[in-house]
This record gives sequence, structure tokens and C-alpha cells, in this order.
Amino acid sequence: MDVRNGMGLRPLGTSAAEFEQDLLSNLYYRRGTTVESASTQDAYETLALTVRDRLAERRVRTAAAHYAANPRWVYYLSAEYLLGKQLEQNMLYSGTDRIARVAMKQLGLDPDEVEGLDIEPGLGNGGLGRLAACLLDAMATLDIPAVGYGIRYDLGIFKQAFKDGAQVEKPDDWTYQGNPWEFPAPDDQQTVFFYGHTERDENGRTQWIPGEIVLGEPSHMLVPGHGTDTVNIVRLWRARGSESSFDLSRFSAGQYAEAVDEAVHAENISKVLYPDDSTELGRELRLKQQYFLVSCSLRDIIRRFRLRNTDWAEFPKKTVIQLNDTHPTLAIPELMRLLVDEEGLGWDLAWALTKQTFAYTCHTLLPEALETWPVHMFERLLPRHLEIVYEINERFLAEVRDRFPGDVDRLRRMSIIQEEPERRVRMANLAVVGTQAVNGVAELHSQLLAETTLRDFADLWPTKFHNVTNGISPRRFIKLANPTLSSLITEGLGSDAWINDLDQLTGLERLTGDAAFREKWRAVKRANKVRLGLGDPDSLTDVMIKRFHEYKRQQLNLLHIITLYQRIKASPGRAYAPRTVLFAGKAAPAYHAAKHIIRLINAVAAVIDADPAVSPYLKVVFPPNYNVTLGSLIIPAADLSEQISLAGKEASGTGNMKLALNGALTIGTLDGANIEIRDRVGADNFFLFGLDTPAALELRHGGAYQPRAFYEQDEELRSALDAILDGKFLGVGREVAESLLGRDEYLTLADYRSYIDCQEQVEKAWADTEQWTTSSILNTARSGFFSADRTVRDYAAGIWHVSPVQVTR
Ligand code: B1H
Repeated sequence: MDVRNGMGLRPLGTSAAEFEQDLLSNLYYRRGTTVESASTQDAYETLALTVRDRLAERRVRTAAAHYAANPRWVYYLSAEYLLGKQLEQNMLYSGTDRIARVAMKQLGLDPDEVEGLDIEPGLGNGGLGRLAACLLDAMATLDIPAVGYGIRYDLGIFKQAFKDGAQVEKPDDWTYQGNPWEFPAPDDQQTVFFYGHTERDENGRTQWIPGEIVLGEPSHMLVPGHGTDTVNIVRLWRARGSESSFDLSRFSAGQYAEAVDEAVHAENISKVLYPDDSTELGRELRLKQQYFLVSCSLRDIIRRFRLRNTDWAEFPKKTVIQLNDTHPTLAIPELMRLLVDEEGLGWDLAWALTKQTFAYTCHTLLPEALETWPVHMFERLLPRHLEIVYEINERFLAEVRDRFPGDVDRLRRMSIIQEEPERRVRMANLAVVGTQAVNGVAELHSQLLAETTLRDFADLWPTKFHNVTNGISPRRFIKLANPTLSSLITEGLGSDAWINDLDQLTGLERLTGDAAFREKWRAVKRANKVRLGLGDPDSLTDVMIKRFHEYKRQQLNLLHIITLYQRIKASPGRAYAPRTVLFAGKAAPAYHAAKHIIRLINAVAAVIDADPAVSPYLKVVFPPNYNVTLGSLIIPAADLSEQISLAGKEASGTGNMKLALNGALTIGTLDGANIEIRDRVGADNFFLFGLDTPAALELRHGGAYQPRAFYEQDEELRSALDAILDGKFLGVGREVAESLLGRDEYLTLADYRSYIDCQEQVEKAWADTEQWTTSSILNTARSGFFSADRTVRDYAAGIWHVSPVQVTR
């Protein structure tokens, strides 16, 4: 039922004329201005609000339907969300994309200029944060009642610029002009404790007497589903000083800055996103952020549970909380604290409820990315939680002792507390012990987790371990990012139903024999390169877009570029197929090795550009500030997708899926989801090279790996590294070459020759335009599996045990 009928509200119109009326009305009443005097910012905010209004109605109906159903909810806890721009998406999902543009033109507004003011909320680092956004999109699309919880950082991931080729970071004050997508919900504010000590009362109950109190102020953004009326939300918390944190006596005494000290201190908790992807860093403020997210979100989840339920035994039946990596793992001891200390439940019941409620997704295998916290820091900040963690650990270790009597080594490895060289809390161990399901994010990753990183736990609880291969939103990463290809696919398949049922893309296979379709396919790819505007649209566009990390091996790609450069220099007369190599991505500000690679890429790009013997054939481009928006422009233009991490290091990757879906061919190792991509698109349509995981482990841990031996035996490799060492690239990048010749942690030199040979295969394949076109179409046709809709269905069936709730009119 339309709630508005009962309220006497007028439904919003679906025509351009009605949209235009609503624009004028919003401009007048919400911005206090008129078309004649409106700034572009006024026009943008008004457009956003007018689109938002059309989703608000669906949101109200969704909330009503969910309340009536009292279903099992999915609560997704994540320290990061990379939502991408909201305007274009919300126009598509609300069905207003066409009428909004007509209405704007009617009012004399330039739609492109107005839409250009939409800002991407960069509340995440990379794949993990974008995965969270894709899963929310798919949950809404599949009508699964869900709420995402996160932190509303004042400053998102830094803006990257280059100065003399080196990365410089600038703050991302993304809400400087306000954020029209956000609904503040001050009534749902929460109180969060930190520090202090614990006391036992006369009944033996524990009380936590905090040393600091901070307020959590929620607001939410809409998460509409595509092709359905479901609109879920993502609720983000912002830290505020409590009332008592303003020191009036200091203010009265003229100490204005000191008067707000405490409030500023509190607000620092949600000030900035930590920009360290896949690395562990042990700062107290980060632990505070994590607890802040967990404490606010759990209280909100419980508040929502109590709207329709009274019995704690029902809690896990109505609630599943998915932990996006270990960052929100404090939710486990926090729920225990709430149940035992505040609700008075016995330990055993509280523990059973807690374990049934949580599930944990692990996103890494890198040992340095497994979070641990020094016990002394943990204890100071969260004294009661440490007691609870100790109790959980004691009971858990008793279980292990029972199962494996006398196996002291196993106890030491599995303990939630690490003893040597320093006492630390191991968050991954806590996350495995306190949940009903643990999953990796690609087949290989899940298998390696169970065989290596979490092996002892898999021995103890084999059925707890699952695989859920990651996926991507087809709405954002093909429909919105690649409108021309989407139209062509719709034309080819005769319907656009594939957008919500991506397996239908297999229907494109029969069109590989259709000359006209193939011609259009190529024309679309070319037009997307023109739209991107970086390099010759007829060149092979070779794309590596991802965070900078040594394990991802941008340095290997760079060695290939230098090799090509030197080959062209050595034999200038030959016909080389023009290639544009595109890099985009950020390095963590303190990750010097990664920043050296960035600087060297820019130097090599400049040297090649300045060399007329080489620049007609080879161009290196590196647009700064890679984010969801830039990715959406690059991905549709790519011919070749570089997925060249050392086997066994990339948990899954999701850029690999986005590129394949948009018709790029992959050059890659047997790592993460590359394996599943190759299995599906076919070995003939994928360029495979390099060591596999067992070979890499053997070489690395056999202890006999000598990068210098590869350098000495391979003339082209030696010459590439020597060029760097000799300062041929503006004197930049010696650190990169030295690191490769020193330890070469990620076996770059061992994979060099195989990679170079494989790139020659790429060149040959590229020369055969017809064959390449077939492979490109087949990559798209066979990528349906990588829809986040499939991922969410896997979670729903295997881990969450939830069903859809239909939102009816
Ligand atoms: C991934 C992270 C990550 N794995 C710590 N781990 C962070 C770890 O700020 N931190 O402390 C931030 C991020 N991110 C990525 O997750 C994997 O490397 C990708 O392979 C994977 O596709 C992605 C989504 O599962």
C-alpha cells in the first residue's frame, strides 16, 4: 500500500513536466532560490533532492514491509565503503534518468555541468571497501532486508596528485559543500565508552566505569535495489563530544581552545579513514574507530530487534552480522558484554547466541595484514573487553586441549593471545572462534586459508569454513560505466533482463559469428577509448588499475615496458603494434617502496614521451587519483587487464572481474579469482603466465631463491634493471631495482621471462583483430558468474540463511 494515500500526500509524478515542477519547488523551498539566481551548486543539490524524493517513497514502503515481516536481517559491518557517485545511480534506479535531463534542459540548466558536481564518498581504500558497496547493491536488488553499518569519516581516502612524478596526498573533504544524499537520524544517537576500569557489584555482575564518553551520531544513505522497490540503507556513524566535553569554566576563563579540547579529541575518532590497504598498523586511534563502529552498530541492531521481539533466544533467528574482515571483530566481545553485564544472561547462553549471530569474511593471506593489538593498549582502552577475551580464550583452549591432548604447540598457535615476542590480541583467531561461519573470497583463497593461515581452526571445525567468491555490481560496472556496450548487449539479446540476471550474457556467444555485431563491438571499445582521452584509441590499451603494493607487482609491468622500450631503441626500423600502458592507483602514504614504484613509472613515462623513436609505439599514462569514478571511465576502454600478482598473494581481486565483464582479455597469474575467470572464459581467451602457488611457496621458502641469478642469466632483464640503476630514467627508481636484486620478496625476477614471453603472445593475438574480437565478446559473455547477485545468493543460502521480503505497492 502507498503510505502516502493514508497521509493525504500527493504521489510524485513520472513525467518530465512533473519532474520539472518538483525541481522548481525544491529549488524554491529547500534552497531558497529561483532558476534565475540559482548557482550550479543550487541546481545540483536540487536535482539530487528531487531524485532522492522519488526513492524516499520506496524507502518508506520498504521499512513498512520489513517491519511487518519481522524477518531475519543481514547486518553488514564494515570499516570501509566505496559507494561511488550517487546521482547517476539513483537516477537509473528511480527511473528518472531521462525525465531529469529533459526537465533540466527545459529550465535552461546544463545536465552534464550539474551532474558534474556530484562527489564520490571515498570511505574506503580499495577492493574491500568496494566489495562492501557491491554487496549492499546486490542485497537490495535481491530484496534481502539488510543494513550496512560504517563510519562517516570527515575525510575519505586522500586525493592523490603528482609532484615531479612523486605521489603527494591531499585531504578529501568530501562533505565540504554538504551531502544531499544523507539523512541525519539524531534520535538514534548512541553513547560509547572508552578507557576506565571494571568493578563487580554485590551480585557478582561486572560494571565498566568508563574514562571517556563519546557520542555516535548516525546518518544514513539510501541503498536502492535495481528493478525492485526495495530501498535498504547504509548507516554511518560520526563521533561527537558529549555535552560534558565542553568545558564551560575554561571557556569563561577565556581559554577558548582548551574549552573544546575534549570535544575535538572525541571527534577525531571519525576524522579520517586510515589509508593503509592490506597492511596492519597498530595505532590506538584505529582501535578506537573500530570499537566506536561496533558499539554504535550493536546498540542500533539491538534497538531494532526490540521493535518486534522480546526474547533473547530469538536474537540469532532474527539477526546475522557479517564481519567484513577483522576490523569489526570487537563486536564479538561487545555482544558478550551487553548480554552478560547489561542483560544479565549466563555466559553459556550468551556465548551460544553470540556465536550463532556472527559470520566472518577473511580478505587476505598476507601475514602482515592480520590484525593484532598489543594487550596493554587493548586493556587500557577496553578493560572489560580484555577480560571477556581472556574468558573466551580460556574456554576455547580447554576445548582444543580436549581434542588434541598434549599438543602444546597447537595451543600456542591457536590461542587468541599471542605471547611472543610481545603479548597481543589476535583478531583473526577471535573472529574464527566467535562466529558460526568463516569464508574466503575466491576458491584458491578459501582453500589456502584452510590449508595454511587458519589450518588449525579448519582441523578443529572443518564445516565452519566456506568459500564465497567475490562479485561486482553489474549495474555500476557495466550498465552505468559502459552505457554504449550495455545498449549493444541489450540490442543483441533483445532485452535488458541480463542486468539483473547476468548469466544471460551467455546469449552473446552466438553473436560472435555476426559480422555486424562484431563491428559494433569494436566501435564501442574504440569510442570508450576516445571518451577516456588518454592515448591513441587504435592502440592496444593495457590497463593496470589497483592499489600499489609490491605483491601486486606493478614493478613487473614496468620491467616489461622498459624491455619494450629497449627493443624499440635497438631495432627502430621494425613495425611495432602501438600500445598504451595505463596505470592508476594510490600507495599508502607511508609505504615508501610502493611510492618509489609510482615515481619510477612516471619517470619512464616521461622518458618515453620525450623519445620520438619510441613514442609512436609506446605510451605510458598514469592519471592521478584513481577512484570508483575514474575506474568507471577506464574499465570500458581496456583491451588488456593486468592481474599479475604473485600466485597465492591476491585473495581475490574484483577489478579483474570488472575488466573481463567489459570485454578486456586478462594477462594474469594463477592467483585469486583469476583462476575462476580463466576457467569460465576459457584458456584460449586468457593469457596465463608465471609460477603457481606451490611453485612460488617452494621457491620462496626453499630458501634457495636468488634474484641475482635471474638477473645474470637473462640479458634483457639485466639490461632493464641496469638502465634503472644507471639512472637512465631521470635518475629515479634505484630503490626499486635494488629491492628486486636484494630480496625480491614477491619473486618478480623469477616470473619476468614468463611474463615477457606471454606479452609477446598478447601482441600476436592483438594483430589478429578478428580473433581478438571473438575473445573479447567471449570474456563478456562468460563473466555472468561474477555478478555480486550470485555472491549474495551464495551468502544467503550457505551462511546467512535469509530469504527475500517483497516490497509491494
Ligand atoms: C583486501 C584488505 C584490507 N584484503 C586492511 N585486505 C585494510 C586490509 O585499512 N586496512 O587496515 C584495508 C584493506 N583488502 C582486498 O579485499 C584483497 O586484497 C582483494 O584481493 C579482494 O578482492 C578484496 C575484496 O575481498
